[in-house]
Amino acid sequence: MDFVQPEVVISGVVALAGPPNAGKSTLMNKLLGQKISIVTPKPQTTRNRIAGVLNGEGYQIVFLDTPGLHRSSVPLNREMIQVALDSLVDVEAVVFMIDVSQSSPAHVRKQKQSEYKKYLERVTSPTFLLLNKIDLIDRNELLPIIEAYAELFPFNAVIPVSALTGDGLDQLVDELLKLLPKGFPYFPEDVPTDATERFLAAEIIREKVFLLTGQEIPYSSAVLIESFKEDANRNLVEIHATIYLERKSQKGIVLGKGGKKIKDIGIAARKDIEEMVDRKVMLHLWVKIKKHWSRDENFLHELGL
Ligand SMILES: Nc1nc2c(ncn2[C@@H]2O[C@H](COP(=O)(O)OP(=O)(O)O)[C@@H](O)[C@H]2O)c(=O)[nH]1
Ligand SMILES: [Mg+2]
Repeated sequence: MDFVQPEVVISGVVALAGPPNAGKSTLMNKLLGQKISIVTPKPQTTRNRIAGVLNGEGYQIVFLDTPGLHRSSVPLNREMIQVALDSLVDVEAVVFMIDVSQSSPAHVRKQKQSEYKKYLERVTSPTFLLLNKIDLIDRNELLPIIEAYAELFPFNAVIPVSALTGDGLDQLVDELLKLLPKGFPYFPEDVPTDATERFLAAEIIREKVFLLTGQEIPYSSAVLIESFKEDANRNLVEIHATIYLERKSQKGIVLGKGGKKIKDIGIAARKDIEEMVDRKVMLHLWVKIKKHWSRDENFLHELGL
């Protein structure tokens, strides 16, 4: 077999960090032009660290999407925060992202100061402040917000963006390319993520549970893929997955009247998984109760946390 030496390019790993709901996963998907990370309007959607690989002319940037930084004493959330904090070291740059529509200057000065500072002071690499969701505010509201954050931490650059519309993302990439080193790419050009299709399938199912159920269900649910089998003869992928819930009373909500809800979850998930694997998918879903799974260390490890 021929070994083709990869070309030297500008390459580096960049962590996307910030509070829940800032738009980190939306940003990663927009930059990559494909859906790697699940996105919902609910905080604490992202639970693991997921790499997304952006290849461009002469560069490769590996973005790490991370769970939101917040305060919590719940074991699941603590594991998630640890994942995020671990992602802040050993990277070439950190992009600290916040939702500008939730950041009045007074708010930034008073409440967020000590909390964010604590996280940012652990960072040893250049750090950008990304003011996201500028599509939601007036341009003239930006400057006072930028000033308030500048007092908080000596950011290397402040970049206003909209992860939703893509506004400002070219500037983000340009600024990153200025400081990333030259080296060999981390991933082959056709590999968009370090996550397996099996992991991403579980994430897609979890996203549909988040989107299609209300109240406490999203935070009480976890998804494990029991089997993920390629059937070459029938050109399809057959997946067996279990949705774990914490309480008996939740099962009825996820199943729905006459099984309607779980059916909708299954249909929506199957469509997205088919798009990902580019093949037909047979998806079998089960719902099980596992009391206090979010406090069960072994189970959290099974979820990759
Ligand atoms: N209007 C607007 N909404 C956004 C933008 N970026 C993200 N969102 C929304 O904010 C919510 C949280 O986004 P998500 O990417 O899951 O945030 P994360 O928790 O930081 O990963 C979702 O409903 C997104 O659609 C943006 O630039 N503009
Ligand atoms: Mg996220």
